[in-house]
Amino acid sequence: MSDEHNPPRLNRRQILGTTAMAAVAGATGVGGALTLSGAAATPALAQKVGDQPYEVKPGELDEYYVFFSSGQTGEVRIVGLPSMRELMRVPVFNRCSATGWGQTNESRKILTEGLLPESVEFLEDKGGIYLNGDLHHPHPSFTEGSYDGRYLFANDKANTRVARIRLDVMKCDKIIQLPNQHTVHGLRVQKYPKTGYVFANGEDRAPIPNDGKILDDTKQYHAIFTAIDGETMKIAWQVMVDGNLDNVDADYQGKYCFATCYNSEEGVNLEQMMSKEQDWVVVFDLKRIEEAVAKGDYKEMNGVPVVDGRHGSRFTRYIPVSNSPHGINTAPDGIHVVANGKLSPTVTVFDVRKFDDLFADKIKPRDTVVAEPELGLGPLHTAYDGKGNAYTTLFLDSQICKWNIEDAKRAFKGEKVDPIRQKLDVQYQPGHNHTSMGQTKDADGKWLISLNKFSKDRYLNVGPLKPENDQLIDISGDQMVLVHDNPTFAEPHDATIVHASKINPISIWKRDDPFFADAVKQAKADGIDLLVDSEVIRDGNKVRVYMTSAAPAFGLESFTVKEGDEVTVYVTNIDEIEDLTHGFALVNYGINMEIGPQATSSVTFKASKPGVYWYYCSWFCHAMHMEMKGRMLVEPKTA
Ligand code: K7E
Ligand code: CUA
Repeated sequence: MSDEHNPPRLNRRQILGTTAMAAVAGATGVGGALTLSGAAATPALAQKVGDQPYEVKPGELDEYYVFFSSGQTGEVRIVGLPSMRELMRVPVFNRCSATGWGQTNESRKILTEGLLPESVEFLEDKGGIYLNGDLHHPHPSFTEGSYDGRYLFANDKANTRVARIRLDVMKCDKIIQLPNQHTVHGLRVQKYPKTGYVFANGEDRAPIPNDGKILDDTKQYHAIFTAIDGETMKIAWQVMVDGNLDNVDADYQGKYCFATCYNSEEGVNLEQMMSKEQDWVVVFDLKRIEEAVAKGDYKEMNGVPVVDGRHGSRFTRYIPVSNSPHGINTAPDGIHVVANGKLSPTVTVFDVRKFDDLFADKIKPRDTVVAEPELGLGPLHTAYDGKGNAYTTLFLDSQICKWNIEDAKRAFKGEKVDPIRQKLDVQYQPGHNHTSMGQTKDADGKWLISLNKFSKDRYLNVGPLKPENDQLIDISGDQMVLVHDNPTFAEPHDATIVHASKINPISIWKRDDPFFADAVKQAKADGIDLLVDSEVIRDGNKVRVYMTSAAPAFGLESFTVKEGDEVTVYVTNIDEIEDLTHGFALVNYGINMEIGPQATSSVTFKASKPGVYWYYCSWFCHAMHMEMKGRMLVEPKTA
């Protein structure tokens, strides 16, 4: 166990001191430019320090949405920036007690319809759905290099799934599980002409088919890269590659995507995985892959076209970089791509324009590298300000390093120039960092957030499990200035900062929304008008209970079923008022769900316990919200 995980009892001053010492050690050979925290910085030249307002007063709105991953919590969180206030949680791979995600028929359809057949079988006696997910990378859809406000895509590392969230209603509408692949780690989307593809990195190598017959013959293990069609959420194609894939990004031309890769050794334990000096970045030629798939030049595996992109393939190129690179980030200039060294103190900068020549075999893989600055210890991810500067997280140094891309290129050519502009202490150990609109061609250079894995002493102690710490940094001036600390629960790996003008959610559901189309269809078959009727329909031992909800009353004061019936309750919120959500909770039956304005929600359960059970509205909706309730009578089986 390292000191960072188990810190000695130092005071805050001492801790800052040790971090700075480590930074000095890490920065040797870089030629200084080290400053302590933004506040303590004493720049050599008069420099403009960012002083943007970051307080959002009561009643004011934030300028940006931030879509935050929640890691092992399995949801997406929507945060306002610059206030860093959490605005909403969108359940995706988790279950949600408030909204009924994982319990309503609408959500269960989404959680189950895209599962692989073997998972359906596996989950049969476990309630039919996975109860956990590990959501790492949320990325919105693009049109022509910037966000278009349609969708957000995210991966589940734990159960090899990819989800889509509709940004008009902020609900997940599709989840698929990827065949042939074992875990999804990196996920990014096609930026041009549009999304288009969702790229999903298979991380672990596993036998194909994974039928339990192979353990030791790791030659039969493979890693798979997947391209999903973001419109249909069907798999377009897969590529078999060498090594473990980590993170991925795409260009702004729609020609290539590229993934960092570790464990080129193809080992199965730490020692084997670390034995070589170098790993690589693998570049995928989208056109060549599409042509092969169109011509039938592939192997079908579990219903999916798979092309062979291992060493020597025409579909891929492998560019050597230092051992175990992590993040890969395309700059808003559409030209530069940075692979972050992680175990090496360097980042490697590629020029995407050289990839044409690389695939034409006119140049060698390393000829695409235009800079490789040494930044400090543990570079993980890089963000951009759109003004030629890059911001790289240094995990081990607990710093953000601001550096200039052009200067790094000049230094690479041998000029005596230091690309590093500033190092800012962050608390502590950053993973991803993000700039406002910085993952699009519209990077605006205003804000940076650092997603730190450890908060240690930054907050009141809440016991052995501490929150993570997300920090807001003003990058509008020449110097980065840390302005805000924000605690978060497990675990925001990644986030995307989107200008509010790009996102236009609705406030009241449309009655023809596909989200509850099945309920509307069933009601129609039963002769029910969901906006008007409250009625019980018996269909053998299946009972469908339809009721409206309008503050402060349900359409049914009570309904009766028989013990053993399979009961489906459909609740339709007929209020047409913004922010008027009802809930339906059935006492001691473990049931609760959200019903938004003009939405229908449904839940199916077995009436296995006789008696009177109250149902109540669980969403505070009216002065008489407490009175918004009714009774279900379950009659006992007659012997
Ligand atoms: Cu760096 Cu999963 Cu994006 Cu975490 S990954 S840090
Ligand atoms: Cu309806 Cu509370």
